[in-house]
Amino acid sequence: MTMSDIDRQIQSLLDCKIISEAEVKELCLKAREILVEESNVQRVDAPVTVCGDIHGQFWDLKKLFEVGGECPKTNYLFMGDFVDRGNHSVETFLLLLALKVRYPDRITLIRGNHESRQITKVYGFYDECFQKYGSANVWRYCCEIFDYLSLSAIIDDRIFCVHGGLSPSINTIDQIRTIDRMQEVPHNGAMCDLLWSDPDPDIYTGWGLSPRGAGFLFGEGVTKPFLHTNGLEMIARAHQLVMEGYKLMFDDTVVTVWSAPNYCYRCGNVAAILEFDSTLNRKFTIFRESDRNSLNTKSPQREGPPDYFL
Ligand SMILES: [Mn+2]
Repeated sequence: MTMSDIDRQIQSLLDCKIISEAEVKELCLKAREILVEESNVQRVDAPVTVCGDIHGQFWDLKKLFEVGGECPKTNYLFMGDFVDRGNHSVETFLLLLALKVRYPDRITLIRGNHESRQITKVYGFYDECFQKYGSANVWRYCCEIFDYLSLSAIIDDRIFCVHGGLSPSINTIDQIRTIDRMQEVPHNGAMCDLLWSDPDPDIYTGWGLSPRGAGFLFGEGVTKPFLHTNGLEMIARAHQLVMEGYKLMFDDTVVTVWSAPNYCYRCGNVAAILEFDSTLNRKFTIFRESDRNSLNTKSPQREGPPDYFL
């Protein structure tokens, strides 16, 4: 597979057209070679634009690139939940993966709780692969790649980025580095918590039980010591719908970024991306859903609760 093959695949995917099963297989092989070299805590340099959940909302991802700038002109960090719920998980994930293969230093992809075999079987990605390719092969190739995605990133040694949040099993960044991440997301433990936990303003210290059935709720009283211990300034995470697109908590030590506008084509929220410039100044950009979504009349979004571990 040459660069011009990849460029052609990117062009096709940018038009929301799928690539062949054989091309997916090869793309995944190439992506695996890149991802296997990445750390559980991937180092990222500013300037970088940080994005939250996408959930298969392909036309909104294109809108995101319109407002944030195209990759590789803009550096991107996507904090997981690329698939499920929306109508175009296949095109969304393959586009991001193809960009990763083409511009490995310009785009960072970290794993969300939906990048999992068990969850994608319930929330749409499995069915969509079957519908678009007539077999589960593409789903299987993608799930193998999910196992290679990094668990977190740190921007300029100061901003810790993760899909969900903190874990009672993790005090130091070095502990994250020792996790064997090349596996399906476990039902509990450090790796699970990083992808499933949520900040909760009603808890100060200690850990709360998560209503999601996986991960924990954590408050300011565990966030600030974690940041201090690790010489960090802030946690950037995704995972929770925010009607205003982003939300700062705990004296600006935690930010939630949500990048799926009008989530599930019905929630009425705006989306956000968070740009860190070269000196880590923050700039949020809000955007609304793409006009193209209204053309999606068939195959409505998946009904059901927000993210529950089953
Ligand atoms: Mn999530």
